[in-house]
Amino acid sequence: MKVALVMPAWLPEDIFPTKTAKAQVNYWQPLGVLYLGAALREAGHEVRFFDGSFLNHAEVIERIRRFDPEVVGIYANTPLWPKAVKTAGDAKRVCDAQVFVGGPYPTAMGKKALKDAAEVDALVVGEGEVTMREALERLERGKSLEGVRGVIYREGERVVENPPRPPIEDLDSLPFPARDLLEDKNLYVPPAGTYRRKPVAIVMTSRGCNARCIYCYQLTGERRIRYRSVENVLAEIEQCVEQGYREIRFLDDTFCGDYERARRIAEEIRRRGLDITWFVSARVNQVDYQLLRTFKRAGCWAIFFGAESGVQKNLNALKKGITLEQTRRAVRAAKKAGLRVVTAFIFGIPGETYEEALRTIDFAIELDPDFVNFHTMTPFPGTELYERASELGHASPRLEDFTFEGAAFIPRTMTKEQIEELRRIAFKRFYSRPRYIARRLLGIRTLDDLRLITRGLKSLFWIWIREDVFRAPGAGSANK
Ligand code: B12
Repeated sequence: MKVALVMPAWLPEDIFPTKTAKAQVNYWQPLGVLYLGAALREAGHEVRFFDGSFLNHAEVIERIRRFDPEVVGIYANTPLWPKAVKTAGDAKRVCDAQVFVGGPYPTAMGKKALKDAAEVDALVVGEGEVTMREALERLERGKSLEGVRGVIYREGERVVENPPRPPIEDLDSLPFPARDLLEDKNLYVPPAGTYRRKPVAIVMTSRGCNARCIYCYQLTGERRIRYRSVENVLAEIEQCVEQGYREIRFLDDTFCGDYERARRIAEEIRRRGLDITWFVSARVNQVDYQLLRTFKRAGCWAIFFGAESGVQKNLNALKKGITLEQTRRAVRAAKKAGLRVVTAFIFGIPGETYEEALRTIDFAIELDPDFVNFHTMTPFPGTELYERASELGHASPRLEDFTFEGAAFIPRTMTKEQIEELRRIAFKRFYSRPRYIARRLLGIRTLDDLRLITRGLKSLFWIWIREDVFRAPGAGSANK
């Protein structure tokens, strides 16, 4: 069958304040869609990918019209859902295709999502590789989707939900993501300061996480980690090197969930002498100096830690399962190992007060990482926070606000205005420190570094002069 996979058209300004959007926007490769593309191609289907990250809506629809697919598969996370539905409706106007939608939002919302979207024929819940192959086999034979695990579909007026598909146990059995479906791999640039070389490939060496953070969305809802073998991971890295990628961003939710395996992946990259730099994320209680030193020697240049808060009570409210001391130790060990450190914090945690949030800013400055981001609490469907939102505060009715940057959740202990003000204070205090600016200026080595500093200083300028710089795009507010 001819299958068009689609990322709906979106703009950085949909998520970030206009003045800082360019500096903040992130274009990691959409790995999930590329896994799907590889699985469908392996099953003999002709697959194209139209990425609305770099095409406007009309261009996406025109690409679909010209390709004239039998099936259109659209990706949707929460903020993208309204756009995915619009894309489905307009796609149906230019071709006679069955329209499927998959990704975090339909997975979390299930039947309700399909009931709300007459333009969509079916949803794929959870991992799509096996489910979509089976669904297309059925359609090819003119059969209904009845019984295809993981599919929710229409039968006349009825919406039918088939049993869920269990998570894929043998991840090594999956074909590597079809990165050749990307029209131009050089467009997929992470945020400034979070890559060293381009082009950057996204790799996931495992799926899932065994932590219980109340705000974290997990595709399969399970609280365990499924690992690919070290051999399988290295084979994919070698394929990326052959395809001309010079840097890898590992996007596992917990790359270091198995300490020994993480060490062996690094050792193997080094033993094979692969010319690749890499960036990884880890939980602060899963790393130590030895492991991070091994990463450094194997080409790792930076690490991301979700620090979240500088107040233990609020870390506990998030069920993050870490301590402030573990965060301090991990950041210290990473610096000592020679890695750049990136951390993220959240404002608007249930029960968090304005004063406590100010202590989080102090903590961020005490840790003094190379880059820090201050996000807003976001109650994504499918998370514990979403289920308990009305008990713990207010959730915004606008899906577009669900972006870590908007005002999607306001705890009972703070106001929306306070959260916006805290983000401004936080970025101002952290990035305006003369010692920090001097360190960045003295660290300029490449044109990219210079571009990064210029963008950063421009954002800082707007943060200083515009009170409303962090007012959420489209200013949805839980209190309206
Ligand atoms: C890579 C990534 C991006 C990339 C690329 C887009 C993408 N989503 O692929 C970029 C950088 C652009 C991005 C941006 C954002 N992202 Co993002 N992103 C991720 C990340 C880290 C990895 C996605 C991935 O590859 N997962 C692994 C694969 C295997 O899973 P998958 O993508 O879900 O795909 C599987 C299934 O969902 C399904 N499937 C997926 N697509 C389709 C399509 C069809 C037709 C079908 C049938 C099935 C199907 O099959 C796939 C294979 O099994 C996830 C976190 C995570 N661990 O998933 C966050 C995540 C998806 N992002 C999230 C968010 C909120 C955002 C931003 C708003 C953040 C921001 N402030 O910038 C923006 C929104 C931009 C936008 N317009 O989408 C949230 C979504 C939460 C939710 N419930 O909606 C996540 C879950 C992070 C989190 N933990 O909260 N993101």
